[in-house]
Amino acid sequence: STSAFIFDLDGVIVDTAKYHYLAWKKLANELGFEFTKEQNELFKGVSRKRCLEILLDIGGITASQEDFDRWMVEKNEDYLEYIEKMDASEILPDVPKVLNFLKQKNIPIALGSASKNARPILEKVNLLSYFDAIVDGNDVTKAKPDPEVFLIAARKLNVAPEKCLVFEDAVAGIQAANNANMISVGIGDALVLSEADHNFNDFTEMSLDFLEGLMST
Ligand code: B16
Ligand code: MG
Repeated sequence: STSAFIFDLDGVIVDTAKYHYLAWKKLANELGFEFTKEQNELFKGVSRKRCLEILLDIGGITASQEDFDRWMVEKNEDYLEYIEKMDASEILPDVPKVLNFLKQKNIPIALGSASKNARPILEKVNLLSYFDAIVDGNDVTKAKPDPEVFLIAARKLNVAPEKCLVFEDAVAGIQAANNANMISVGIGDALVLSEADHNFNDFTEMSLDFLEGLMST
């Protein structure tokens, strides 16, 4: 039975993808090319470094190590300006309902995110206190679909991976959960997240009975 729950951040708890997009687009434009919303889809769940590599590929730009490092910093500084203005109104629908339900039942909750900014974001939207463990881009050496981020989360919660469930919005994240032998729940387009064990467009479509069922079987 499921005894712990692990949440991805961007696309599951908050929609920070739109801020990542604006910051990457600004950099692309400065470098003289366009970066579309469709292309931004490729960036979901992917590390900052890998995102910049893909972006430069799109623009056909070869960068020196110095340029590369400077653009990483620049993108993050722009992104942080958006984060600075975030508040609880940006929490995705019914996320607090699910978190409160799990808390009431004394179920351990972890965050498993590729972002190095996960902690400040949770603080901004006032959800930090719900999490018994936070594993983010500062803790991992291998990116999703590698299971590392979720396996560290399970270990921190002291729960066996098979007893953990992961909520994810990115294909690589669902694969990471599956690779960790955890139950994977796709939040978003079921056609895109077809490898997930269960699918919901968002948390408003997932009943608490569904969670209760997983916890008791
Ligand atoms: P940062 P998640 C991921 O968050 C985002 O989906 C991805 O677009 C971003 O590049 C990555 O975090 C790194 O973020 O630049 O803040 O370290 O979905 O794994 O919560
Ligand atoms: Mg995500």
